[in-house]
Amino acid sequence: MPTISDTLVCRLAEADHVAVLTGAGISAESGIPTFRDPDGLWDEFEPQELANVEAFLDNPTLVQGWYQRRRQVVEEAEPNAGHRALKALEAHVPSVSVVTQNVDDLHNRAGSDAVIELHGNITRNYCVDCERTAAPEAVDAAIRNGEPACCPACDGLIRPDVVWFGERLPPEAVERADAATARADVLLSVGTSAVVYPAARYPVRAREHGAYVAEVNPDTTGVTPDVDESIRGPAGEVLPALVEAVADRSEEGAGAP
Ligand code: BV8
Repeated sequence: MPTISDTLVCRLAEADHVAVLTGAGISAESGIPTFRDPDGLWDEFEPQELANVEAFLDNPTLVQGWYQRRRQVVEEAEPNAGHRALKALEAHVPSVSVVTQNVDDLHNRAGSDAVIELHGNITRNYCVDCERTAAPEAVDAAIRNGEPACCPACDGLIRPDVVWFGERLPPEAVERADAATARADVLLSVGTSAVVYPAARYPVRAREHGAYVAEVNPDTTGVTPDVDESIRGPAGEVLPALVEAVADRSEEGAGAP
């Protein structure tokens, strides 16, 4: 088990607000491939080939098919001990905000109270023209026929409700994430390589506002030089241990005269 400092445990036990920035690594133990690990999502395709508007308009069937396959993986996956630990942390900290780059819906399914989806959610689809939400089944049927999935109401192309490269993040999510990370007493950066912006700026910004910042990742990341503590281990192992230590510390504190 990687070392967790007493400082981090104390800061969490005493915190009013905790922000957790999560990336694909927290879902790896749910069987969802990350983006940049050796067997990651990008191995099969190049980002510019699929995750941007031009690629989608150039080859909607390919892009819709890629997202459909990823949605199927997500629907078959379950939240893991890391997701569940972030929910359990809410019993010991008045406010826990999960600022996620992930589009896999697993934090919502784990029951976290405040999930901020910076990059959208792959389980939702909408029409690029009339913006009506589209049932996944409409996409599945068209893909089976080898055709682009189109809106039954206006025949516009259906796209996943995710943020592609070059697209603006949802302003409401950015506003909530800015507020949550600015007021955080502690920020945990979990399972992200911290190379995608503007999400990757949050650990540094939280620290500038006085937060204690720790990363949970088996490897070094783009923010390793900027954090107070790096815990080199998998989220599914580290986060439950961290929450257990916080619970013990909170009980000790409660029992203190
Ligand atoms: C924007 C949704 C402007 C879609 C995604 C140059 C410098 C800086 C920025 C840029 C630049 N050039 C271009 C940009 C901007 C660009 C960007 O950041 N590019 C990067 C690549 C350089 N950003 C954008 O385009 C953003 N938009 O800037 O818009 C704008 C403003 C106004 C008006 C118009 C436009 C939009 C970015 C969002 C892109 N969409 N996803 C989809 O999912 O298909 S990004 C995609 O990568 C995912 O969302 C993911 O979150 C993100 C980052 O990846 P990670 O989550 O970190 O995953 P990764 O695989 O990289 O790392 C996994 C980590 O987990 C690893 O460290 C690994 O060690 C660790 N791990 C593995 N197992 C475990 C583990 N950790 C813990 N436990 C384990 N078990």
